[in-house]
Amino acid sequence: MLYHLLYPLHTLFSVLNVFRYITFRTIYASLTAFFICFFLGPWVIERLTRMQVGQYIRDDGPKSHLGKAGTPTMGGVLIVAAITLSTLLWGDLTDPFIWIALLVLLGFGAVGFADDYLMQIKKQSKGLSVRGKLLLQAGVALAAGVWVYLTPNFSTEVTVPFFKTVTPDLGWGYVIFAMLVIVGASNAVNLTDGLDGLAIGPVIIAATTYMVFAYIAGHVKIANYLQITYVPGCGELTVLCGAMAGAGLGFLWFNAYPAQVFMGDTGSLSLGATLGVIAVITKQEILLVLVGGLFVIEALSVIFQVGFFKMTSGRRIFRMAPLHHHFELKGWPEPKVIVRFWIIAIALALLAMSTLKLR
Ligand code: 57M
Repeated sequence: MLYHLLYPLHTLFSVLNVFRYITFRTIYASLTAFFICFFLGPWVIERLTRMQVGQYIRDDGPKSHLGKAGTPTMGGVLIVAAITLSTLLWGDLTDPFIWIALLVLLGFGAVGFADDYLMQIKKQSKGLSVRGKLLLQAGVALAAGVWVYLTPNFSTEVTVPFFKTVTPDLGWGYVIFAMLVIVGASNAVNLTDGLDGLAIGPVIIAATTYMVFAYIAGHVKIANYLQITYVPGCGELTVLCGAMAGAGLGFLWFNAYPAQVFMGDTGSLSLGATLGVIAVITKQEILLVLVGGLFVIEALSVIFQVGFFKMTSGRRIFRMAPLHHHFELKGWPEPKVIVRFWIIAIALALLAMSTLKLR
């Protein structure tokens, strides 16, 4: 909005020329989203506490979690609001990619909200059914996939990290592929969100990494120099990635151990899905496996654990899945698991960045 209101006045006040620059708007989008979360956080936490949106803790999990009973959840409402407001304020709203990403953020936020609402406010212990949740997620992701596909000149070739000549063209199948990336990312972040700050840390790291990729992919000269697919218009996603990182930092202030608030499905489903759609639009789809490698590891630990559990009628690979529970049950203090998982996420993000040169 500010871009549309203030940039045209640059002929009168040359200082307003600065609104032209994505880098400038990204920095202020990050700060805006950060301050929204930081200043509104206490008020939102107090409201959620008053509405008794307190987390129910399963008694079959690590015993250390029992003390977390009653911690307000659904803090994701604040994150989603901060990213949306900040992006609307600093983004170029004529760019279709901004709207596709916001559709995913708000659509998955609504699915997560419905689930949290049924569980926390209506006190239905299960929330949405697994099938219902998956269908709603697939519906929103499909809409986003079709929109991306119909965007003029959008390439349906998939970028394979480290192999610049391998670019399979999926044609209309790209829509299904995009849907799988978005839904998969959403659920992987959801599975990771089981310790204080464990999900939001790597979300900040992934958003920051994609901030770089979005900028490069949207800049014809740099994209050509680094030989990555140029996606006209995707540079504006840098602003949204910045807002996501800023909102994440603001939320982490309150979600850091010992957490005063959890993000709920409202936060985990929407943030994961948004990372998915950003990976699709920037044409770094498969790279998400590295950028969000920690989420992939957590999801794989569940797949292997459940598969092995079923095949062997009750035997386990890990003490408990997802993987963070395994280390907790081994006796690692919660903050140690969290920080070590963040370290892994940073290392994987750096590895992902190296694909800009290693190909
Ligand atoms: C949601 N939710 C957290 C919070 C957060 C298939 C199966 C592996 C699925 C998995 C599952 O349901 N995962 C998805 C995980 C929950 O957090 C809430 O949920 C929101 C995210 N959706 O925002 O509102 C608990 O996590 C803790 N927490 C924190 N700090 C945070 O900042 O401490 C969350 C955020 C909170 C709080 O304790 O209550 C969760 O873990 O439930 N299921 C599981 O993860 C279960 N695993 C399991 O059953 N494993 C089995 C295999 C065979 C499937 C096994 O290994 O034996 C465990 N979950 C729990 N207890 N809580 C089992 C034991």
